[in-house]
Amino acid sequence: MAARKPKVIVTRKLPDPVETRMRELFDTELNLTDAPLSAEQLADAIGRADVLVPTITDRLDEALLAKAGPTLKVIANFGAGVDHIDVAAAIARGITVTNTPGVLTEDTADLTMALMMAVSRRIVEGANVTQAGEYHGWNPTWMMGHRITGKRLGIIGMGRIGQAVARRARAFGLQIHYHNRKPVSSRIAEELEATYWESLDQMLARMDIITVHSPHTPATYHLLSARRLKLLQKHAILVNTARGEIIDENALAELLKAGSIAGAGLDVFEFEPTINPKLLGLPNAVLLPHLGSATIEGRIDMGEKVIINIRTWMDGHKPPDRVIPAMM
Ligand code: 8YV
Repeated sequence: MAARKPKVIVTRKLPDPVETRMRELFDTELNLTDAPLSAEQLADAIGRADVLVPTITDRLDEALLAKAGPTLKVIANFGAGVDHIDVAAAIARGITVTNTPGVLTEDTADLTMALMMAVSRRIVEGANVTQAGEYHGWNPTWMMGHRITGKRLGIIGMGRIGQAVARRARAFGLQIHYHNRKPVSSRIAEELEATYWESLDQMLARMDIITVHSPHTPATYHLLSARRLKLLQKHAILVNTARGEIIDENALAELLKAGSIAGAGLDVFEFEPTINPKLLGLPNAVLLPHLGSATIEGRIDMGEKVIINIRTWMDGHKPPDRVIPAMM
């Protein structure tokens, strides 16, 4: 007789091929309406499941995890970032947490470049003017942005995504600088001709474009504080496709409004999905609704990773993408 299939509860609608395969492999409960689960519904799910498949929209803090039933063994997050999960509390309860690193690197790096270009070349402003029927003829001094080639890019967080951005940026003629807990290997530093700054303050004050690629942890919360943001040059632009909490959003909005920095491209927000009203309507801010990994291919690959993590656990092995707090 076949072994009992584990009860897997998925909190949001995932791409069809992922859901179909999950139904084949596991006793899977899907969220067909895609409405985010309330705290009560989440508590009910972790009370009944062997495996929970949450997303960034589910807050799994210590109080909620206290409601986990005895069968809950794995939280297989659909996404790379796990700042919505109290990983230490889960591990203390004997629950393994996994994520989906690697498969969203290229898509997030692409979107980062898109934001860099959009802000520097005023792409959204230009598109809006044209859509509104307000383009009345070419003008030699109208809608001027800034050149990308030859500028200095400061990357905060030189992990997979930071490096993928650096590779693309090199092709655009940008000079790569970075701040990270430790320098990258000399092979990568040479390949990217990258300059390491142990002092974030020193790097911020010298760059034309800054892009954020670190995870959100207690150590990176408001890493770009009001004080640090003031170090940026007046012509600098700031891009964030990592996590909103890394930037003091109020301080950023004030600098943008005052023209103390040139622009910002933000895909993530401090109080997501609420957008700071001070950011709304600013012509020098390009705001996107957390699209970093939003490609069909990427989301299917993320689902594949979730399945592999659950499958290896079912087979009695350690899932490949276990999140270990020391790594965060
Ligand atoms: C995901 C992300 O779409 O993976 C991440 O960390 O920020 C997003 O791109 C989201 O987390 C899905 O849960």
